[in-house]
Amino acid sequence: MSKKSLFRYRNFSIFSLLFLSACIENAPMDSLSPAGPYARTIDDLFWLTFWIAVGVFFIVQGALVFAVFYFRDMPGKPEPKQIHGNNILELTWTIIPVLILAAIAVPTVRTVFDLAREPENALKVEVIGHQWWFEYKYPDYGITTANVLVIPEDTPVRLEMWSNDVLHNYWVPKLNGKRYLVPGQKTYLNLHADSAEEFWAQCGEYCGLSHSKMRGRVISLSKKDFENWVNNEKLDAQKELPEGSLAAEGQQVYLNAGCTQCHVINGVWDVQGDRIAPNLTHFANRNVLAGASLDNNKENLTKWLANPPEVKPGTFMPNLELSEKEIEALIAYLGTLK
Ligand code: HEC
Ligand SMILES: [Cu+2]
Repeated sequence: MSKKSLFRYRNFSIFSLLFLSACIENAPMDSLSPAGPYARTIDDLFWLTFWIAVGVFFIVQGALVFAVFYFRDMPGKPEPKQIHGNNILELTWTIIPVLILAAIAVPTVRTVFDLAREPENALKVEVIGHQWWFEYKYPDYGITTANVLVIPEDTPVRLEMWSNDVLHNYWVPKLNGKRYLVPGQKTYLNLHADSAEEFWAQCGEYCGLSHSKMRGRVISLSKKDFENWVNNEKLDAQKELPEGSLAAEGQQVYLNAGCTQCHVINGVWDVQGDRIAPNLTHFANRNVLAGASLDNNKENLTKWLANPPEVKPGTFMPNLELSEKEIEALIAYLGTLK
């Protein structure tokens, strides 16, 4: 190799290493770094299968390379023995893969059943898919929330899931595999996070225009923090706000601009039956909005309230033609929903 091409070669490897390490650095959806027992079960099975495949690869490629060199044509070399139609050989290389696959099937089937079993003493959460956000209900606590699934650390969680419209798919790569959300049918998925951490979720089934913006967060908290979170979520929103404040003005905008047709704020506008939009009672405590496609901050909220379909094409929240002043007041009001 010339000096110049060696240099290029080295540059290339440095860049590809940098590139690879960039991939590893910030990868909240890396299914190869499991953060709980369910994900670990899958990971173990993956690596077992992977190493068997690596073994097969080297044996097969080794045999191929050997054959290419050992039996290559050379002047005066007779044609090697032909084996086409050799039953014993063909049976051997059919039966060996069958045995390998049968051996892999044993831990695979066991893993499938392990993952499906309902854990004991699990926290129950209902996950409802909407175009394009996930809704969460905690039947034991009477809590309804959206986008951010809050769970206690080191505790099994049993998700009971369905869809409100089309097929969706719930996926938290660091905690378990994917599972469909089907209209009119319940499916189940277990989560279990080792420790307090924030995880990313994503809808794993193309479900329309803003599918890529149908994301989510799973936040696991210490048991004490989770208890506090539950107790706070159970509370209604504050109805009486300081008179003349911007937040009080925002509450009036909220009540009069049609928001109540779709959204619920417990204690402020009580309605019977389900609404088709995220429950906003504790909106300010969530770190993301609009299907976790945006961080929950003033700038993004301004964009969202000014023109939702521009931010999230196809969304069922219409552009309500709010004035800048109304938006500012609404943001002040939404900020009180803790
Ligand atoms: C026709 C129904 C409808 C109306 C009316 C409506 N919204 Fe929405 N809103 C939605 C839907 C649906 C979403 C979820 C969109 C998504 O993430 O895809 C949403 C999302 C939001 C969010 C983000 C919530 C979150 O946790 O992601 C906020 C904040 C919000 N709306 C505020 C308002 C306000 C304020 C009004 C009144 C000015 C209003 N909405 C009127 C349907 C509506
Ligand atoms: Cu979806």
